[in-house]
Amino acid sequence: MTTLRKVSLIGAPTDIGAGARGASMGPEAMRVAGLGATLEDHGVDVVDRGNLSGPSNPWQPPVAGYRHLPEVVAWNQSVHDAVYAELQDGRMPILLGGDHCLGIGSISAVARHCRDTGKKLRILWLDAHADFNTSTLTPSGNIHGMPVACLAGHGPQELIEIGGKVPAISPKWVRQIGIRSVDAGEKRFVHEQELEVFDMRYIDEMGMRHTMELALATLDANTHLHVSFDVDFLDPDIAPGVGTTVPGGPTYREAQLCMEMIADTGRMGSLDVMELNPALDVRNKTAELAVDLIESLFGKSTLMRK
Ligand code: B3U
Ligand code: MN
Ligand code: MN
Repeated sequence: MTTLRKVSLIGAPTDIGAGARGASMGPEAMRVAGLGATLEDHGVDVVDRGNLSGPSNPWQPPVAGYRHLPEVVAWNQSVHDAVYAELQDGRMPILLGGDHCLGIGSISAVARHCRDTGKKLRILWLDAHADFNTSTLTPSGNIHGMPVACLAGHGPQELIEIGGKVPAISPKWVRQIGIRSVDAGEKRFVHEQELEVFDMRYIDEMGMRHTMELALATLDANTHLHVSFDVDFLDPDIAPGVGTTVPGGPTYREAQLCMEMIADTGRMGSLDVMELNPALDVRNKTAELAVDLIESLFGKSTLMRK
């Protein structure tokens, strides 16, 4: 049902931008949970490109509002290059994180590809967090709390210019879903930049179906849909294996519907699966759930549909 049925898995085994160690083991946990074979069962041509490499985590305090900035830049540069190469090759990149700072490399590559091909870009950001901090707003210095701001041009020069154009994206192209933890200064900045956020309050009141109808409205045949799936989007009761759990996230059914409605558009052209932390998981169940949801993104559905 998706446009591209040729997929490349790219592992980015690092927790360089996170506040807890362990997301570096995410790519292997997704493989152990059977991601590749599961997609193949759905008729997808899957190539696993293996893991990227980059600097190890020096586990240092922030410098001028950023933790590990040079290492974050190095990892994002290699993610950018790998994601861009797959898109040029006509394949759908699935980035296996790794923490969410790597969304900068991934989405800057997708934006560059859209500029090359004249496509419109729409980004669905599924997350408990807005990830819209800057060096002056951040409570932690962790760059996994900053990727959306960096992509919109608010961040350190060496990071925001990775895709060649600054800003890489307009906030207007982003729809955030599942948000329930936003820092005070970050909240002001989200409003100022007019980011379109469907928070948990909205989902509670209006339901996931209506939320997704709005988030996916105005897609057309020329739209490239990028899905950036932070696994902490999910309720921690079903997805404990993440570094920053926030209670009150989407249930299993709500998450399935979200993924199914994305699949129905047929427009998904790239995907990030981020922040999975096997060190905090229970018998790999969060990875297995992520695989199950990705299956829905690729059109596993009820008996009602073909
Ligand atoms: N907003 C907080 C916490 C956070 C953001 N993203 C994650 N955690 N995963 C921060 O540190 O920026
Ligand atoms: Mn995130
Ligand atoms: Mn998050």
